Amino acid sequence: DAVASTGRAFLAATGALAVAGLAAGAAGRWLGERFSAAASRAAVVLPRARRPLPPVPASVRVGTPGVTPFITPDPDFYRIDTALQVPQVRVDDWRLRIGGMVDAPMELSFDQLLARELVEADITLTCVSNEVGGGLLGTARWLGVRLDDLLRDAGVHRHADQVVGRSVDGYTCGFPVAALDGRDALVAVGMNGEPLPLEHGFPARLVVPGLYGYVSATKWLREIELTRFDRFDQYWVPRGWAAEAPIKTSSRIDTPRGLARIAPGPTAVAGVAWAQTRGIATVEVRVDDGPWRPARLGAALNDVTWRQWTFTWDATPGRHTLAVRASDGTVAIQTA
Ligand SMILES: Nc1nc2c(c(=O)[nH]1)N[C@H]1C(S)=C(S)[C@@H](COP(=O)(O)O)O[C@H]1N2
Ligand SMILES: [Mo]
Repeated sequence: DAVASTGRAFLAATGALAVAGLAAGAAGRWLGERFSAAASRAAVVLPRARRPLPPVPASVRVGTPGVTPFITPDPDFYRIDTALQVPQVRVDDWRLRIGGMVDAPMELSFDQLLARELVEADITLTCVSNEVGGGLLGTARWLGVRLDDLLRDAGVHRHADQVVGRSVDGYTCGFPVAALDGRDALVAVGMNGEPLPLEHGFPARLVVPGLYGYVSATKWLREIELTRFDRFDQYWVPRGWAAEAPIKTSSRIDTPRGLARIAPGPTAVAGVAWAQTRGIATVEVRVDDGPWRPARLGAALNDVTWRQWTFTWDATPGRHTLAVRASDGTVAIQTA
C-alpha cells in the first residue's frame, strides 16, 4: 500500500541494509526473549494453595444456552494494557520489591514469593472501559499471596494512604490502603490452575476485588510502593481518569444477541450481573415499555464474582427491545 512503499523508498535513500540489519537484530533479540519467557513459564511448577477451594458448585449456573461461562477460560479472557509488545519476563531475572512508606522494605525472588502461604480466590476482573453489553470482564480462579500479608510484614506507615503497583514496562496502578479491608487482594501468580499467561502478567500481577483494573491490577508487577494520593498519580490519572475507581453495579444480556432473529414463543434470555464486594441482590428484565420483571439468579459464589441470571420471555412477532438492570441491595439500582 501507499504508506509501505513510501517507507521503503525512504529506507533505500538512507541505507536500506544498515536499517534492515538493525531491525533484524531487534526482532531477533525480541524473539529470543519471547522464547525464554515462554520457556521460563513452562518450567514453573505452582505449589497448591494451603486450603484449595472446592470446585465451583453447579448451582451458580443457570443452564441457559448462550450464557457466559461462569469461569472464563484463559484464552478467552479479555486483555487490556498499554503494552505494544507483551513484556517478556523470565523468573530468574525477576524480583518483587516492596518499598516506599514501609518500615522494612522487602525484595522477593519468584521462589521466595511461592514459598509464602498461597491462597485461591475466585474474582471477576472488570475494565472501566467496558461498554454496555461489552466483554471487558472475566472471572478466574486466581492463586497468589495475600497483599495484606505481605504489607503486614513490610510494616505500612500510618500516613501512607495509597498502594502503587509498578510494572516492568513502567505502568502504574494505585488504590487506597483502606481497600485492604480483609478482601482477597492478591499478588497473583496463577490463573485457572496455570501460571499467569504472558499476556496476563507473567510472572506476577495484582488482583484487587471490587476495583477497576486500571487502578488495581498491574500486570508484570515488579514493585509495590506505599505512598500518598497527594504525592503520586498513577498512569491514568494525568490522562483524566479518576484516582479512585470502585466497580459500579452492572449487568449484561448474553443471549439473545442484539439483532438476532428468533422464533415467537418462550425464549430464554440470560446474562451476567456484577457488583464486586457488595454482591448482586436482584436482576430485572424489561421488554419494550413493559414493567421490570425479576430474573432468576444463579447462586452467588461470593460477593466478588458475577452472577448468572435467566428470564423466560414469551416472544411475540415483531421487533423488540430488551433491557436488563441489576441492584446490589445497598444503593440505588444500576443507572441507565
Ligand atoms: N502493566 C500493565 N498492567 C495493567 C494494564 C496495563 O496497561 N499495563 N492495564 C490495566 C487494565 S486497564 C485492566 S482492565 C487490567 C486487564 O487485565 P487483563 O488484560 O489480564 O484482563 O489490567 C490492568 N493492568
Ligand atoms: Mo481497564
